[in-house]
Amino acid sequence: MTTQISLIGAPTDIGAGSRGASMGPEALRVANIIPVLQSHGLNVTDRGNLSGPANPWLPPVDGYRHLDQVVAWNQLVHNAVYAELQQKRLPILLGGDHCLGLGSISAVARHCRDVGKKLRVLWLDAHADFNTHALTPSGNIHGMPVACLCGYGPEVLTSIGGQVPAINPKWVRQIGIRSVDAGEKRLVHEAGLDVFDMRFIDEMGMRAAMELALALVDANTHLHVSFDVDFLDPDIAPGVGTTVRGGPTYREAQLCMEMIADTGRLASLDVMELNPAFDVRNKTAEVAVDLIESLFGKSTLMRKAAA
Ligand code: B3U
Ligand code: MN
Ligand code: MN
Repeated sequence: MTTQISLIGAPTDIGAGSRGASMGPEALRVANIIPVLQSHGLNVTDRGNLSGPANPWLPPVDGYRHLDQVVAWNQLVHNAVYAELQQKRLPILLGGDHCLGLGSISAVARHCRDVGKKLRVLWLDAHADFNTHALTPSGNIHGMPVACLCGYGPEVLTSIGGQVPAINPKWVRQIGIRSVDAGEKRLVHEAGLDVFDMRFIDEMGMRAAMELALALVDANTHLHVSFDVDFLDPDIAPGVGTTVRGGPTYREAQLCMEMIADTGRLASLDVMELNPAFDVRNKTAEVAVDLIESLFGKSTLMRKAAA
């Protein structure tokens, strides 16, 4: 894993159903994301924030809310993430709502085509984010990025990375899912997404879920993590726009991050949907930074030290 990290702030809530995710990047900086990463020997450059269109807060049109602005923000994110990857750096996108996963992952997929790497996307989320304009109950595009990446969506969104579809659904593993709309569920099955929902995690445990989600990751794999903070149980992470009860506990989430770190293949990351307007004294940002620390290899290794 490269030790050269670039932070890219994307302060917008353009795809969300409530305002406030636009404050996410600064909340993560206030929660010390930079010194925490540096304390693990990583070289961190903060590229600052992207600047895109304001949120006009309008109702949906033809099943899409703010489509033009969502396209503009995703193009900015795509270009910024792609530029970092070209420089062999590891981009961390600080969201911002999850519609921007489209810009980020389309850039990662394009980079993988350039360098001949296999892509594995871990989508950590309470939601499948696999809606289309016809299926969406809200018109909020943060409920659609995975579908758009897989080619289900308007051409202005599906083609951002230069190839449609940007990714094959077989490359995706969704973890922590517990809120999927009825039509969305049918499309998830039709597309053949690999979903480790909360029922699976309850029955089999986070360890089994992650072993399967990370199976066949090898030296030629680019591992991308798209971390929607609402993946976490609202008890530990109230600072998101759409909380859903029954998510991973702190310990389960730590194990998830540690098992990803153990692969040594993490090559890009999104940290999305953090909404300080719903948070309590920035504690959700602090939990997110704690978990990101584990994702980058913080491990107590008590057993090894004692041996
Ligand atoms: N599936 C619902 C709710 C939702 C999706 N992602 C979030 N909320 N954060 C929708 O509106 O598409
Ligand atoms: Mn999401
Ligand atoms: Mn979500």
